[in-house]
Amino acid sequence: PAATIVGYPRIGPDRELKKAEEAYWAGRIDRAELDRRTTALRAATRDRLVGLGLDQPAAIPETFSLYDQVLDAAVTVGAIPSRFADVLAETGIVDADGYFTLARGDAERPPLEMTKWFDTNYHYLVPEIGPGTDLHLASTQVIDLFTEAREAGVTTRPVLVGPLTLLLLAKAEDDAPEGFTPLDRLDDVVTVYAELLQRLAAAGAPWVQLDEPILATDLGLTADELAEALRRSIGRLASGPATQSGPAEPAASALGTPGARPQILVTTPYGGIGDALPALLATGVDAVHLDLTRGDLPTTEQLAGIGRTALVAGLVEGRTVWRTELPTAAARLDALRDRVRSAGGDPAAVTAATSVSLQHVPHSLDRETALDPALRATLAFADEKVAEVVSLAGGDVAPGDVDGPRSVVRDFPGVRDRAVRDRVAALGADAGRRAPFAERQAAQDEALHLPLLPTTTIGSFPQTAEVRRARADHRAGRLDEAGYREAMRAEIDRVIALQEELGLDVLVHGEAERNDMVQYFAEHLDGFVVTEHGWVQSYGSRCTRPSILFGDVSRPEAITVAWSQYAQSLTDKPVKGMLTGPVTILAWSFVRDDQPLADTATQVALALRDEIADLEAAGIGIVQVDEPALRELLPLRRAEQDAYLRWSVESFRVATAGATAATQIHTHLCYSEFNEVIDAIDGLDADVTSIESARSRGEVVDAIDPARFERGIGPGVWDIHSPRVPGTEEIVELLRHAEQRIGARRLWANPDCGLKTRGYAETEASLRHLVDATRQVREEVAALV
Ligand code: THG
Ligand code: ZN
Repeated sequence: PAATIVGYPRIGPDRELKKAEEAYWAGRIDRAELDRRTTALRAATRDRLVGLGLDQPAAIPETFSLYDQVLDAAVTVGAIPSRFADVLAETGIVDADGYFTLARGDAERPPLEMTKWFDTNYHYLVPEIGPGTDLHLASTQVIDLFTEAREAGVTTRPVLVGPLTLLLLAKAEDDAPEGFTPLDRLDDVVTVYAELLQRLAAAGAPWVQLDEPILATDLGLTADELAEALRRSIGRLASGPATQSGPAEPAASALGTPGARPQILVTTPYGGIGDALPALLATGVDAVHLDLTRGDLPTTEQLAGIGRTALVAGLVEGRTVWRTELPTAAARLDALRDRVRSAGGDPAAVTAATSVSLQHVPHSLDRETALDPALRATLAFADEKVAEVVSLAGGDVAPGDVDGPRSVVRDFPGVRDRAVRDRVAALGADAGRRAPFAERQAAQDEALHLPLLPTTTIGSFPQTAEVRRARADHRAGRLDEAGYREAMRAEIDRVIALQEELGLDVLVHGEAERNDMVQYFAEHLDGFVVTEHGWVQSYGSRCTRPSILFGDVSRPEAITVAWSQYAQSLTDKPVKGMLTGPVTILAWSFVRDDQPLADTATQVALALRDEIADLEAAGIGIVQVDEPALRELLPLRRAEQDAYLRWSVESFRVATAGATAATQIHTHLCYSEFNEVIDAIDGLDADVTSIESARSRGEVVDAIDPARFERGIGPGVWDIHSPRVPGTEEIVELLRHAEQRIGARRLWANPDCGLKTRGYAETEASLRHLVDATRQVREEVAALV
């Protein structure tokens, strides 16, 4: 049977998509040129995948997206929030400009909220659906892309986020009545999917893929409710005969056949689906994909209802960069076929695939010529993983090949460091700070003299073209060490002067020297390597280059101290030292899987502890240890969450335990599921916590129980993810709301994330509004006292 993958990176090996979109948004190219470039990118992707062996009809999933696959599905079914009603043309169709408006907002309207896609560093846009949303086919992109490929001679497999995942990730529109949930619209949404499937069949598509990763989470539905939801969605779509029109005989046979539909593959990436499998099989769907890298092989019992359903075995991990132990995977594939046979299914209808879309790994290892060969031999990026899937499905690997050339040997210098291991082993049990919060608060008041409602930023300032050029020139050897330091110091001079002029209370040095808050530390710690071209999409046009943590982690020398110390020398106001926390360093890197994550986190934490000690010694009185990814690594299944929260909180405490009582420890968390991990955040025991909340308009603040969370808190009052400048009055409202809920004593005023993606014009204007708004609310509060 044909090998396949769940999805492929769409950003392009040279970030072609990013470059085309950003040029279009900036007005440097027109729509026609944007279309030309994205069409060329899709063609190149198909050619590459055919070349790698995905040469069977429908073996290539079409996972291109202009911005986000959840937004694509939302737009396809017409889930357009009423504030954006105008993006629907007369025809009821959303065009590319309307699509970008939903994703990015405009001067008047905030965009759709953005949040983490399962436990990954990818972000999707949250659909908003109400009882009155006019659900209808509002985009034909899925059909158009199929036709485009078909005309180029390749029969692809159209892909869409499935109806259950779409509705369960959506939120109720603001004015929806109490008790409404988007799932209430399941039947209406499925009607639109059915129409789409019919049109895909008419266009000649033999298969369609519906992604239902929500099945890998705890849904809070009873088994009966879940079975019912599956029956009403997948079951309804899979009812009626599928068109068998192959690629060789074009659409003619399917054209006009009422009810004809492509065969349906339902994928369930990001974890095991456990007991949902029998219910999914009972829908009579044509094929089911399982993530077998996170989940166990299904039992013969769970497969009892398999009938004619084909299985797609996700055996190649799609979200790490390690090579697959192919003999082990081949043995599991064999075992799965045996179970399918015992359950009365067809073992020949079991094929191999990736566990999840390859969108989470870089395109290809080919261009990483600088990597150490011993390490390189253990790695596989997207293209190499496609090749693995093809070998597995083609039976090129024997289950017994344990010592064959494909086995992964991860034992070379740097993997194990005696000194690091001894230090971890010597660590005592209680890792926390010695002084309790009340005592620290008094010491910090004494040392810092901050006003009520102190203003600050999250750390980074806009990364101007000059700053990027200086870093690039330095890296390429065109700018020597002295010249580079000079350029960075000049930037710090500017950033400090601006913050003083704006009247902010706690200043930052601006992080001009950092390309990325994780990569920067990875470059300065032992145990990591960085890639040259290993870009991965984070959201929209934004990408990161995750580092590879392959060995024991240690800090050869101080990393951030000189920059912070220089910034502090320019001002009497306190300058915050800026570090990235252990969990986030792990979450945003590709991490070794040959030891528990908890052990790796402790190694990173100890390196950070030394950095904090050096910052204190250099006269820095406030240190922020960012953990924006704390929520991201939270396991999808509740049963596994406690253990994760225990070690992740512990690693933060290990990192900060050495700080004296007078040193104020801040932390920053992104994304709004704050309340889900509120106990863990409390457990971090940071003196001040800043969180994202502006995009969800104060909901996060409502979720904070002031009786349970007693330390400093800065709910973001400016959504920095869009270019929109918030007005002073709007910020005043958010601050008043927060003040009423949690009181002025512990409230901070800050944007909701770092400013590196913003320009200076909107940054200056927004911060001016933030400071003005804070002064106004400060006076109101003072008048009340
Ligand atoms: N670093 C990493 N992951 C992240 C963030 C980060 N995940 C969540 C959060 N921040 C939001 N994501 C991003 C990701 C990338 C960028 C901004 C926010 C970004 N990237 C530059 C770009 O695409 O132009 C490239 C960076 C560079 O020039 O090196 O701006 O901060 N790891
Ligand atoms: Zn943030």
